Amino acid sequence: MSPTTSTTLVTESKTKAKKSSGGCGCSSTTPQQIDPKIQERIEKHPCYSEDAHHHYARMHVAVAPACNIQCNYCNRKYDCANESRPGVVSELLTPEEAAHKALVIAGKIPQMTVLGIAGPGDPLANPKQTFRTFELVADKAPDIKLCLSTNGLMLPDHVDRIKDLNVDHVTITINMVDPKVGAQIYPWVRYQRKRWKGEEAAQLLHERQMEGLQALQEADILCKVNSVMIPGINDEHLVEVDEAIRARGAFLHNIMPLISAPEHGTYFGLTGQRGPNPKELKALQDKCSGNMKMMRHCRQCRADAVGLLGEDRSQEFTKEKFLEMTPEYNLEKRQEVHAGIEQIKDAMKAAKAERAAKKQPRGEKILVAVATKGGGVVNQHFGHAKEFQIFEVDGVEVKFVGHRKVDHYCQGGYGEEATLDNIIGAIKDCKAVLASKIGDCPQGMLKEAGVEPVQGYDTIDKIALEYYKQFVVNN
Ligand code: CLF
Ligand code: SF4
Repeated sequence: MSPTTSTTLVTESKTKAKKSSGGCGCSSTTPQQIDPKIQERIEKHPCYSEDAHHHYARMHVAVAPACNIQCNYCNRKYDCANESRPGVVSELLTPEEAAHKALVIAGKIPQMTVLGIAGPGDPLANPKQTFRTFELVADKAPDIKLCLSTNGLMLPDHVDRIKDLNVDHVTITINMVDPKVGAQIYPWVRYQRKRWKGEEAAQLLHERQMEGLQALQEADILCKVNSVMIPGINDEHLVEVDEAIRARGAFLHNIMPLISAPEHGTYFGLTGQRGPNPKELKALQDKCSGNMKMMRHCRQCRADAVGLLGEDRSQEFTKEKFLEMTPEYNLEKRQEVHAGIEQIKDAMKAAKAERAAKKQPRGEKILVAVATKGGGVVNQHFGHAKEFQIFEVDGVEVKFVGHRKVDHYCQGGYGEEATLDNIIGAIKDCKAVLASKIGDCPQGMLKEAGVEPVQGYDTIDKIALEYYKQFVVNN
């Protein structure tokens, strides 16, 4: 039943995008042509291109402690929840420490192509630290893309500086375009030495966000919009937000679930405001997708995240550790690694095109869960997976549709039964799970739950399509 081990590289889905009409590199059932110049700008950015996120990594540096607004889903003891998983604390760095860290990681993880500043407060409430960090990194590591995430309040004042520094990717978190909705999310905003409250505060924030978005478009800077979905408050309203940002040239929309727990100490956490379930989130993303593609591969990472989007290597580079490391940034070596990755991507793309050219009929769509360490390959032990990537397969296409975070099953060499139950619960809508190795005990329990364990070491496309053939024969 299991595909055999092989090292042949096959295909990889590569979606396409179009600026202003809203195309992006994210999952799409009808790929659109993208301007090659824009494709070039996103093809190594793991957040702006779903395809890139299998191959390229990002890192964040936590240089921005202050914030100028209050969101009801944020507790300022933790990282900015606009782009981070709530409840996480990052170590604050000076711009010099941050630049040192970037150079260390650029040497150790050459597939790291993007340096982002996303907290722990708002980067543009800390412009000196943010821009100094970008200056230092751009000077020493010109091939690293610079990326910024902001609540947008101070954005209109800084677009020129952002452009001058060649920051080509800016995210604004926009949760509303109606101040009545905004007043339920933002209790206050601090602007020009005054604290604004209620609808007046939300109106001010909204105007500044729209002005900033427009200015980014005029400056030809790619803009992603993050929106936090808060059931009962802005869930239906986000359709309107989607239309407004699309009309102003946003490149990509990332609708993220509110994560709200009493232990995070946020207003929403303490008042019992729930987050959406995965079905509600997907329904809203589908409703908003229209001409504008949705980002569906966001991992709500931390303000000091390091690695591929699905992995967290921040603990390998704590302040104590990275300050002891000598930067080994080497542009030539990095370019060699990137050229190798591009070759693999091209081979995957060619195999996909060949398959599409055969015009085979598509069958019933099924979901499969995949344990992967990246590269578009099934290359991780089932017991080591901290997340499973989910792909939709129809016999012709293998399309990334999301991910499920889990506690990994192997704890110090022993499998935990409760953890296995949770993993099975997380992927039980999948027909199969693909992993490089799956132990006997989990194999038995997966089968009982109706999830076929499939072992192999090859590209995700190849193993998923081989499994699909067997699935069709057996059903
Ligand atoms: Fe960081 Fe954000 Fe830039 Fe990416 S993250 S500043 S655009 S480099 Fe990416 Fe992380 Fe999601 Fe953000 S997965 S939380 S979307
Ligand atoms: Fe918190 Fe970020 Fe909102 Fe500021 S913008 S209150 S740091 S979530």
